[in-house]
Amino acid sequence: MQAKPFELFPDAASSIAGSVDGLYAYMVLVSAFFSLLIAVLIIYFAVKYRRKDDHVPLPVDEHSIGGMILEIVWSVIPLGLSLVMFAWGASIFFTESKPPADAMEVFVTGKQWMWKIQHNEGAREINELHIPINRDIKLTMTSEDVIHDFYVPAFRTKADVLPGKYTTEWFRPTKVGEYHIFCAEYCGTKHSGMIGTVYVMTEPDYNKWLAAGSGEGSMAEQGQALFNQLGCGNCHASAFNKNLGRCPNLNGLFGTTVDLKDGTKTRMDETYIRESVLYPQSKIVAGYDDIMPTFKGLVTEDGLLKLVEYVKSMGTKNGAQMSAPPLATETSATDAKTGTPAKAGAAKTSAAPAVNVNRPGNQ
Ligand code: HEC
Ligand SMILES: [Cu+2]
Repeated sequence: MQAKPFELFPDAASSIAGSVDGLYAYMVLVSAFFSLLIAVLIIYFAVKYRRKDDHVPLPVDEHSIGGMILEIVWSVIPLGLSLVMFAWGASIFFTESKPPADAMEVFVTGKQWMWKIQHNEGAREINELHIPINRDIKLTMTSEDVIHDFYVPAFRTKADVLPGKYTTEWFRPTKVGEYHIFCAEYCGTKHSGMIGTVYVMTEPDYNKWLAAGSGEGSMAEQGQALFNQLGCGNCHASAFNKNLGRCPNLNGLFGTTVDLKDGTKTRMDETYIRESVLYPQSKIVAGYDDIMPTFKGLVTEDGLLKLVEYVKSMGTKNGAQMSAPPLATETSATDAKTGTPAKAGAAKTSAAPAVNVNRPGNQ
């Protein structure tokens, strides 16, 4: 990126940038106004009420009504002004922390000292993020080592990137251009070099870029390959009848609430899937035994994200059969209805291993 002339503010290039700047301006104005007012009054009063000759001032009347009104006024007005900051800030915070449901998904892995980025469709990049303009973009982020923080000043968003957990960040870019990515959490000697560039492109340009990407298949397809390669499919088959098996059917589970053996419940989300693969003993599903082995050390963070995407692609609360145990035929029907490539991919595998895995469970 070429050097720009000095600017006080970075570009405002996302849908949220305007409101963040507005709140910031309000806070600066309120602070500046009161700092000035108080400084001027201090000087003015110091001069006006300075000690003159041997004149002793009258004692202050502590019960004067005028004084009381003055105190209430100068407490209530600043209280109101700061509550506006609170309410305004909270509303922006809630908007920023809840990605829209239909956002485009991108996966980010932080690592000392780079950003690895993977698109749902399969394209991968390092320290670069290509995205289309005017689309909601949701980042699902994790770290391979220490805490990082994904910060794009022009979008006015940042979020910590934590090892062992998924965090999210979203934005809607509104201006074509190139913008800085910074790591905003000190993460070691080369922290300051953990930078990158976001390329906001027009939709046609983005599609061209995407088409030129890797031919490795979508995240879900790669996750499916990994699922089979790691032998997950020997126990969990997508079209497996839940009532007969020793392993839970993962189909249509994403987004639901899972009952655990210890009587508690947990939400089936990205973090829970990750935890199930790395620490299967920590949360045992009600009605099942603790037989799932750990895959810690066998699968990378990138691989975990792919597995998560594959499990997600097996259908969601709204998209798949839930109450009845899905049979092979029902599953394919559900997948055909939604018709996305990822789900079609899930349906492809469901038929074959189901037959194999069903047998030991039945006998
Ligand atoms: C030896 C059989 C076996 C293998 C192999 C296996 N699992 Fe499991 N899995 C289980 C069992 C049994 C449970 C339920 C008990 C528990 O929670 O540990 C389970 C639970 C899960 C859950 C939680 C499901 C729910 O209903 O809440 C997920 C997600 C999961 N496994 C994913 C995977 C993935 C991904 C792989 C491959 C990397 C895998 N499993 C490999 C047997 C297995
Ligand atoms: Cu970092």
